[in-house]
Order: sequence, then C-alpha cells, then structure tokens
Amino acid sequence: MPSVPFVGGDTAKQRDLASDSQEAGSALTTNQGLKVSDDQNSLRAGPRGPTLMEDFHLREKITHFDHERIPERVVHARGAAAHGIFQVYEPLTDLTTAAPFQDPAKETPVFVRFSTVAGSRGSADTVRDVRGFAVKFYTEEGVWDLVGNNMPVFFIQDAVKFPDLIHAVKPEPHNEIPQAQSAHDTFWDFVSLTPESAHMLMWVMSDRAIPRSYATMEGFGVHTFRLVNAEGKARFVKFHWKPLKGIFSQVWDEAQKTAGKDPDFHRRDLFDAIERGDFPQWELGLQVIEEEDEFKYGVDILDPTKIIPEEMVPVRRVGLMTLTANPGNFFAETEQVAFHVGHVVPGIDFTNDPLLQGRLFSYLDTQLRRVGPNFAELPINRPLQRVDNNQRDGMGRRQINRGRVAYFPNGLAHGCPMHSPEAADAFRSYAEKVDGAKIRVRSDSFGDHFSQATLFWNSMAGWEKDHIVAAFSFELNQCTDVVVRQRVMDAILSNIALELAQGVAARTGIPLPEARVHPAAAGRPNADLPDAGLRVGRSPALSMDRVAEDIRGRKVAVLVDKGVSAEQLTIIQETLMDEEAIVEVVAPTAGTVQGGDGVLVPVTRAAPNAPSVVYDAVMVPGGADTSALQASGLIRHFLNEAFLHGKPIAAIGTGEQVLAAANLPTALKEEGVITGETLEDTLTLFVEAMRRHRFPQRNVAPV
Ligand code: HDE
Repeated sequence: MPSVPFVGGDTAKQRDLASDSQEAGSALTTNQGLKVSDDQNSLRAGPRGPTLMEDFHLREKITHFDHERIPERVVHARGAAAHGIFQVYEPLTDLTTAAPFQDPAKETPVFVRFSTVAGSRGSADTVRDVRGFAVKFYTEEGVWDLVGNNMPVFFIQDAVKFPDLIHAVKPEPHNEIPQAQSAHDTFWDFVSLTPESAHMLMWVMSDRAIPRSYATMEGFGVHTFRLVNAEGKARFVKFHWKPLKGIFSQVWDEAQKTAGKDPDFHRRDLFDAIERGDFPQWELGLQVIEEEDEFKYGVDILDPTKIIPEEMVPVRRVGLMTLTANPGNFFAETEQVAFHVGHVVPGIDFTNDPLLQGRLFSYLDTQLRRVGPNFAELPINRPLQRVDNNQRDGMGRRQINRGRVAYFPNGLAHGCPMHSPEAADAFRSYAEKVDGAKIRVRSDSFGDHFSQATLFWNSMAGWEKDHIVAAFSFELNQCTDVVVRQRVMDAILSNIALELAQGVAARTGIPLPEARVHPAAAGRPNADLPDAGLRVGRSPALSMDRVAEDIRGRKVAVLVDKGVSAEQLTIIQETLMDEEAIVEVVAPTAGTVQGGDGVLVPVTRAAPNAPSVVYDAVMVPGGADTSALQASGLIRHFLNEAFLHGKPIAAIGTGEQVLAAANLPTALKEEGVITGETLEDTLTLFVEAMRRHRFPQRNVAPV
C-alpha cells in the first residue's frame, strides 16, 4: 500500500515524518500484508460453536490492542503538542555557536509539548498546576531540547528531593485521591517542611497556574544555562518565552467548572487555533549574564528557586517561534516525543545548578523506561541528521547497521565512524574548572527562601493579591490535618508577607503565629518595609495586570432567541470577526431561531452544550422581542456566571432587558458591562473591554 504525503504543514521535520505517515488504503490486511476477507466474525466451529485458536487474524488484532499503551509519563502525563518553526531576529554569533541563532533567514523546525504536571493522561486541562513548556529544536547540528515550564522557578533546590515532591503532590497512595490537585494534606505537609518552596508556592497559587490558553502563557528554561561562542567564551543565560498574545488566565471558579464542562479546553484551544490559521507565537528572550557578574545580583544564579528580576537584567528578545501545524497522530508524535534536558547542541551548555544536574540523569532514564532503548529512532524524536555510532540492537531497533564493525578503535572500517576533534560544529563540553571536596551540603548562598516570595507578592496588583489569598485559602481549607494547616501559616505564609498571612487567616480560621518562625526568614531585610530595595521590592514584570494588544482568538457568545435582530447580529459577527475573535451564536435550543426581521438565524451551539466558562465575553443583541431569552433559566445562569467570572458583557437595546431579567446590575454601570450605547459604540467599547480580558474586582469571592 503506498504511503501518502504527511498533511498539515511543511517544516523540514514534518517532511521527515512523511516517510512514516500513512492514511487508510483500500484493502484491509493483517500485519503480514495478507488481505482479510472478514474482519467482523471470528473463526469458529459452527455458527454457535467455540472460537478456534487457529484464528490468527483475531489473535493478532486482539493482542496488538492489548499492547497499545505505553507507560504514561510519571509527571507531565497530560499534554498537547504542535509543530512549528523558530527564527532568530539577528545573528547571535557574539554569544553562541548554537545553530538556531546564526542566521535570520533560517527556519529551525520545532515540536512543542505543553502539559500539566500532576494529573494522569486523562485528567482535565484547567487544573491548578504548573504547565510544562517543552521545545524540541531540530537543528542542523542535532536535536536541542529546551524543557521548560510556565513558571521561572521550582519547588526544590536539589534533584534528590524530586521523588518526594512528586509523591506528595500526586494522589495519595492509599486511595488514589485527589486527581490532578495540590489541595490535599500530603502536598502541604511536604512543602510546609520545605521552606525553599515558598517562592514557587506564590507562583502556583497565583493565576499563572490556571492559564486561559497555552498561547497566553510565558515559558521559562528555569535553570541558568551557558551560551558559548566560537572563541570558547561562555556567558550565563536564562531562557524566556514571551507570548505575543500576552499573559492571561482564567479565574479559579471558572477553571474548576471548565475542568468538568470541557476537560480538553486547552488542548482544543491549541488545536482549533492552529486549524483556523491563528498560529500561536512566542518571542524567545535571553537574560545574559557575564561570568564576572555571577555574584552581582544578590542571588545565586545556580539556585532554581530564584529569578533574576527583569528590571535588573533585561530580557533581550532574540527570535520568534510560531506553531503552524497540528500533529497528524497524537500517539506517534505527542505521546512518543521524548524530551531530555541533556539534548544540547554546540554553543549551549549546562551549569552546576543541582536540580539541572539531576534532570540530566532523569530524562534519559525515563525515556528508556517509557519509550524504550531505541526511542531516539522514532520518527518524532530522530534528528534531521544521519546518526552514526557503534550503539547497536535493543527492542524495536529500526536501523540496519551493515558491516562487521561495531566498535572503536577499528581498522577494518578505516576508523569509522570517526571522531571530529577539529570540526567547529562538534560538541565539546565547556571546560569549566571544577575543584571541590565530596560533601553533601547546600551552599549558604541558597539559604534565603523568602525574599523572592515577598518580591512576588509585592509585585502583584490588588486583584492578583486577592486571588492568591483565595487560592491559598481554598487549598488549606481542603486540608484536614490541623498541624499541616498551622505549619503552612507559621513556617511559610507569615514569613512572606503579613498581609498575605492575615488574608489567609481570615478565610481559613488558621490562627496567625506570634512572630515569623522560620530561621531562614531571620536576618533578611524586612519585607514589610518600603526601603528594602529590589531584593524584596517590586518587579512589575511579574504582574499579569495587563491589557492585550488585540482580541485574536478570544471567544464571544452572542445570546439569541426568537425575535432577535438578524441585522444587528450580522454587524456584531462581522465586526468581531474582523478583529479575528471567534463568534458563536448561542440559543436555548439548537437549529435556527426566527429573527424579529423575518430572517432565520443559524445557532452555533445550544445553551446546554455551551457553558459560559468556555467563552471570554458575552453579547446580547436587541430585537423586536427578547422575552423568550429572558424566560430561559439557562441564559440567565449563563449571564450570571459570566458576570461573576469578570467577563465583558454587552447588551444592545432590548437586549438590556435580558440582563435585567438575569438580575445583573446594569444600572450600576459596572465596569466591563456595556449598556445604553449605540450598536457602533457598544462594539467599540466591547472590543476595548475584551482587550482587558477580565474585570477581576467582580470575581473576588466574599470572605
Ligand atoms: Fe521534569 N521530568 N523533572 N521538570 N519535566 C519529566 O520526563 C524531573 C523539572 C519538565 O512534554 C519526566 O519525559 C526531575 C523542572 C517538562 O514530555 C522526568 C526534576 C522543569 C516535562 C522528569 C524535574 C521540568 C518534564 C517525566 C527535578 C522546568 C514534560 C516524563 C530535578 C524547567 C516533557 C519525561 C514532555 C518531564 C524529571 C524538574 C520540566 C521524570 C528529576 C525544574 C516540561 O524525566
């Protein structure tokens, strides 16, 4: 059967995948190529008799099915991915020889997998969690994996603690509850005894942990890496991905409900956006630090629980990544893709960050277990270059290595495959001088666990602080162990900011401690004093209190029922679609509704299948009569929920009566609720409001 070309994109990697891609042919065969005459009835002795062991087709089909699953990732099991390209803006030859950074004309193919961390493969997308942001660059010098997260720091400073952290956050082992959540005793028990997690806790309790979509998340390499140029000069670097759509999130109640109404929310959003040509984009940013400045910034750059604030070392935007095509097969690509922090190319190297060092071991190990010893040969993982070495055999080996020689040194194969000592594009480890006694200690420079947690708190807008207080309170109210609850308050929260501790105390009933209790908090500048300097000052770059440049890809529900003005509806649709928003017509029932002006209006989705949580904004057009809409409980619920989640809501003419029927405070002229304007003005104000994304003062849960 001929294989058909791979569809859905044309990066060099996708062309490479084409040779392994196949669509349905005409004749059904066994795996041995035998045409099958009947795939619906097994071979049996008489119509009602026993099935015969001889039925090789039945056995082949069933046994293959029995073996369809590979182990899910031990963390980051739930994910979605896409193909794309990376292009550098200008040559970075002064900094690095790394292939993607040499030539602005060059498109480096990438495959990017986003993920949650704690949940299983089938868990919901919108849980409170860190998101993985793993990028595989297929460079002409081999594969480079930048395996990052959507948060710039991590919970722990040493890889040896990773199994403990993950055991604590995963479902509790005796009853496998709860799924994909940190809101349980074992997680808070562990982190309250691990004060180095304080900074990361601020990130995961912020709205960064409930992103609106993958396209509105930042990405971070987390560790400090090295860039090395052709002269062998090295500099430290931190990698950032800056989303062109801005950084936006859901609110907690919305995220929880979305998890039930559409568990594939992020996966679907990414897939649909790419299908309609709304390609997600990120700029790659670099924070470059000269070797001589290693100790200049008051934090140890080897400590993965710390950032270097952007206000201290600006993020230089050096290139653009665009995701252009969906995978053709989820298992072959998204599931089998195997990332490894140790996959680097010449010009990029590691540092002694102890978390990074542990990861360098773990990722190769986990791929061997999960995907097998020849994982690197699989289509999605193989580099675009020829691979040649003396590694041989193993389960599922594809390559046929010909000849007698599988060793080095050899004379029989003329020394091939040979080393490349002179080649400029061969990888050489950076010759860092290392001299130390063998000891199990943590550097004192890793000791301040709270200043940057305070920095994060101080950098938040008022509504962001409210959301953080509410998140900590939600999690701690889920905990049943009073000792754990109190320890979080005493050992973590009270050392970050008094205001935070007080807020959580008010919502959880956990008593405030008499004084800061963790020794690591002693001796640092007092976070509550305004003159504490940038170490505990503010970093505006950390806040999500921003306005988007456009509303591309935002989803608007237009609520209609019989009597709606079809003319208004058309203008609304055209205006918003010009802005590249997605407009869906939602009515109490599916099919069509009779417009007030006699026109039949097609309905995109029926209200029972169109929960408010999957939309970013709501519009209610006017018309001859909106009484049917006013009478619908589903529609009233839709509007109230959208209101509570801070979404822009607009009503035109008689549409306002629907808001009134839903008991929404139109009279108060609540920010982000647009009424009493002409159609044209309403649309202008509505687009403006959508650029602000949410009106968070509405969704702060009452104490
Ligand atoms: Fe991972 N991590 N990790 N991690 N990680 C894995 O590898 C590990 C850490 C990250 O989409 C595993 O293939 C250790 C930090 C992403 O396929 C495993 C430590 C960061 C992904 C593993 C960390 C990450 C993983 C599980 C502490 C951000 C998903 C499956 C030393 C910089 C990649 C797999 C994908 C996956 C180990 C901490 C990011 C077990 C030991 C910090 C995005 O190898």
